[in-house]
Amino acid sequence: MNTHRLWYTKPADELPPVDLSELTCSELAYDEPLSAWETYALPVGNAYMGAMVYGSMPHERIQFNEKTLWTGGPGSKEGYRFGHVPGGAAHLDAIRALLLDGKKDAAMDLAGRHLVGEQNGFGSYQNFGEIFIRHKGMGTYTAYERGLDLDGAVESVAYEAGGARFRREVFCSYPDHVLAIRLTADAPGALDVEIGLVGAQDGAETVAADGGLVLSGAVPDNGLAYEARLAVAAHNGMLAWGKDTAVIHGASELVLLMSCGTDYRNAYPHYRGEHPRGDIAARLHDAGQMGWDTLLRRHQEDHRALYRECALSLREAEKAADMPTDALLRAYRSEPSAGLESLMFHYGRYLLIASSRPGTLPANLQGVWNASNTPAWCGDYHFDINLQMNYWPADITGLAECSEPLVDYIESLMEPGGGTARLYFGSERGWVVNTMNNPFGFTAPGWRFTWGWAPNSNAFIAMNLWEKYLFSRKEEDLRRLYPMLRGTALFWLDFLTVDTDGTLVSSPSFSPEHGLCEKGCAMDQQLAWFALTATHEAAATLRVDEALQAEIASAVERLSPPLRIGRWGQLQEWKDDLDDPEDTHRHISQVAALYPGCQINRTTRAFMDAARVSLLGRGDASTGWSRAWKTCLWARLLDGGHAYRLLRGQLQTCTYPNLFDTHPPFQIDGNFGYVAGVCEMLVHSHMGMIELLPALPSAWPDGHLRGVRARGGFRLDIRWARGVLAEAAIYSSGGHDCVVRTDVPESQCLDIRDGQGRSVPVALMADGGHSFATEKGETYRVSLR
Ligand code: FUC
Repeated sequence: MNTHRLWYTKPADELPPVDLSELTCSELAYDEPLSAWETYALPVGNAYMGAMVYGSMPHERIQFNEKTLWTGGPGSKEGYRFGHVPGGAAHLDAIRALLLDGKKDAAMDLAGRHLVGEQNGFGSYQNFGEIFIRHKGMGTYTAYERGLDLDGAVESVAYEAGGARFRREVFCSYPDHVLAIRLTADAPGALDVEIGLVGAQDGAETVAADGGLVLSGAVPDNGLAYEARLAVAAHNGMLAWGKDTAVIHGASELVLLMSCGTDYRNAYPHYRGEHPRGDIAARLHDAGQMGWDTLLRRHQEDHRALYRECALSLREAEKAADMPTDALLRAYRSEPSAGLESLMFHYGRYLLIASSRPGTLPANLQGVWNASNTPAWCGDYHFDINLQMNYWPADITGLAECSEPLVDYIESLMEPGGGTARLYFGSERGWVVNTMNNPFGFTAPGWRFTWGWAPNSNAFIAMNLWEKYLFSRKEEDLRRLYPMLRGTALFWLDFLTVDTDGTLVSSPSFSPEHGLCEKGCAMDQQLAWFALTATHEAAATLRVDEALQAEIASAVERLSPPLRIGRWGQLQEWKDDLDDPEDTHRHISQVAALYPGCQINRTTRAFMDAARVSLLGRGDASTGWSRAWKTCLWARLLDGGHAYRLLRGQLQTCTYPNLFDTHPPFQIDGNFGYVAGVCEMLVHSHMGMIELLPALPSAWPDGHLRGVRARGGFRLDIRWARGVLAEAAIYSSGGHDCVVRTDVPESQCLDIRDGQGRSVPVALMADGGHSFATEKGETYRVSLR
């Protein structure tokens, strides 16, 4: 049985609508009815394009996207100034002076009027269109099943009708950049279908031309040119063209290839490149020449090279394979099962591979999938937690390649972000982003101060970049990332200001989406600390920028402490002790230093305790991403039981039957955060040491995590039984020294052997760490003695 598969016995649009009240995740009012697209259709993608397959009967519907199809940006009807309303920085000093005077309301009022961007031309991510496959004369059907094989990255629909067995297969190839669809029937000539291609933009036109269907147009808002082409190849049937359809009669196999694109190019300030027509035609030509089998083989080789890098097996997970996924999820509400828990892990990795590959924009709020022209939060790049979370699972689960688009994107934001730093923050040297960003260099604060002012976003995302280096530990990676880190540190050096106590604070500062208008909220201070210390370490490693290192060192000394313990034992969210113990807001920014940061760790017990108090205060119930974050946080607190409770709750209350995570609506960050949460429960490496099974929940007594990465260039296989380590293999890709520990009774130590089975010399450390030298390319086996 395939434990890497989602499957259903009905088409997406014939399953009972998901009732929002069954999902208790929302703390925000949401009353849109949930569509079959969102809850039951299944995704394929190659990161450029994404498609949602309904498996509808008798007619198939495949909705598709292309990641660059956006409204807004240069040329948009509303006008576009990258969100900048000139003159913001002119008010900065006055607002800061009010805050120094304790006049918070007046500061907030002024900030609300001036420290905002404008929405004009922000735009939103668009729906591209749908492919229709209309079957003629199909009567009743039986033996229906549709599924998504995560390992093969192929979606299939199978059924019987009129004595013949039919099959539809769909995949989206990254190497050949096409969406490929095959229809087959085991009775000769049983396929009688009409194919249509319909655009979702006003003014989109489809014509039958050049042996295919061509959908083209320009986005009415900004003139962005787009095109989709669909090629049809029928075996032993008759193919005829209508005005905008292809009609196939009497075929037994039909292959459809579709590719699409726009003239968007991520290049400031115009963001336009070539018309996509030539590239699309060439791709379709090449893919058509290759034929189905070759295309499929190339697609699967490409996908599996990433997908098979990492896998989780939990005891009794196979049981899940017998149950359709919607039933599995339903059953899980009353009886949690390891099968769904591991399937969700694999699905998260599948989704990242399908929505983020080199050469594409990063995965947005819905990855690459979106059926609306007015999606929630514009389907954008949100920097106050969401984009960061999208990439938490990348490097740690062997998908470093998938976070390349993030690096490219951040690099592309440095120039517009330099403008924002100057205009709003008085920083001449750095770059900044705020809460909402689009693919057109919108780096300004949002159009409301209370959610839009988020300068720590640059440091928050720089954390992803720095982590990328920590995992690979390759100097060439650090060289590439360094300018982004450096620009972030320079921003903070410029923006930090002196408080009444002589320390350096961010001002004004607003704890993400939560408030208050203050000086030095915890998250700003923590992330400023991170940006400064990481840049310092990077500069020292690369032996560059000595003067900057000195400037940073002195600023770090004067920084107002990022971690403070308040009156009820909590980790303070603000510099003043203002936290309300009843506050259950989904953002819990004050513990960013626990995860994804690591300023709070085993060696700072008092802050660990305070973080625990804050987490307990906020409670578990929340939206999908918030739960996923809390899973990671509880795992960092070494409390596997609580981390597991969060993860279980996410599956029970924030997950649709197609396993999309929901806010609601569908938001992919929770899918990715889930994967990161599982990893944090099973391995830590943020303190210069690999900790095996640091937060193993009792619900997972036996298991195996293969291919997980640890910082320092290590790849691990970890097996455990009855709640303790059975064996781990540590592959060293860089030959760096390794320190490993796991919780074992005091009398026991670890047995560490090299590839030839020889014991390696180990230095035992006070904290239980076993330190040993590694050789590049060698694998070491770790077990209990
Ligand atoms: C942040 C969150 C919201 C939502 C949005 C996309 O603003 O506070 O809950 O996830 O991003």
